[in-house]
Amino acid sequence: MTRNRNNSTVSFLDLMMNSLAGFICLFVFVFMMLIIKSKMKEETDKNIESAGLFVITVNWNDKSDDDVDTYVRDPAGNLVFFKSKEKGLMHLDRDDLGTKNDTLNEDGDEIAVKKNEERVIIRGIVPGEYIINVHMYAKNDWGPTPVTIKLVRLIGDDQEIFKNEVTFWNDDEEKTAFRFTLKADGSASNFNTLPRPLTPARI
Ligand SMILES: [Ca+2]
Ligand SMILES: [Ca+2]
Repeated sequence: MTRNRNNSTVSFLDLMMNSLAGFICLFVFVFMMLIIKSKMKEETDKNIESAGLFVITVNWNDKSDDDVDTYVRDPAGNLVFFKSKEKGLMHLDRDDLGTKNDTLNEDGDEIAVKKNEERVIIRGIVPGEYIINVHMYAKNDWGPTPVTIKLVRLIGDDQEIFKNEVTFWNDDEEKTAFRFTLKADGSASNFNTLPRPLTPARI
């Protein structure tokens, strides 16, 4: 009888120990999963943050069929535009052609993104003067085409630093939207619109 009771006690203790071990394993597993998930989120956030330090946006009427091109020259002389989409620490995300590349026909259905915008991302700082030009590659609409050019800081909350508007009337017009000086600490200053051609045909 005593022996049976001892056996029952030992079995009960084994069960408790096994349950405890199982619980600890489960706890450690969940804890590790939470750490891994947290690390992955941190990496994702870091990637988003490091995608760019500044963006230059160029917008014109979304219904317009005009093809405006963006040119950005960094202090090292690197020039980004539709034929050279990545140079130095800058890249142009796409060449917007007006309405031509805003639609896609998929199985007879039209998918449209009516947007006229070009964006140049500055991923790292080259200290010195940046020049931003816009060029009317193809003036297909009647009347003037106002174009808005902005410099936006992407670190933390997006912050518009500078904005200018230029107006085009004809094919092949080129205008300096603005220049600015970027310092190593990320500060931007000396904004001005002193003209300087950047299109290959003019330099
Ligand atoms: Ca374009
Ligand atoms: Ca477009």
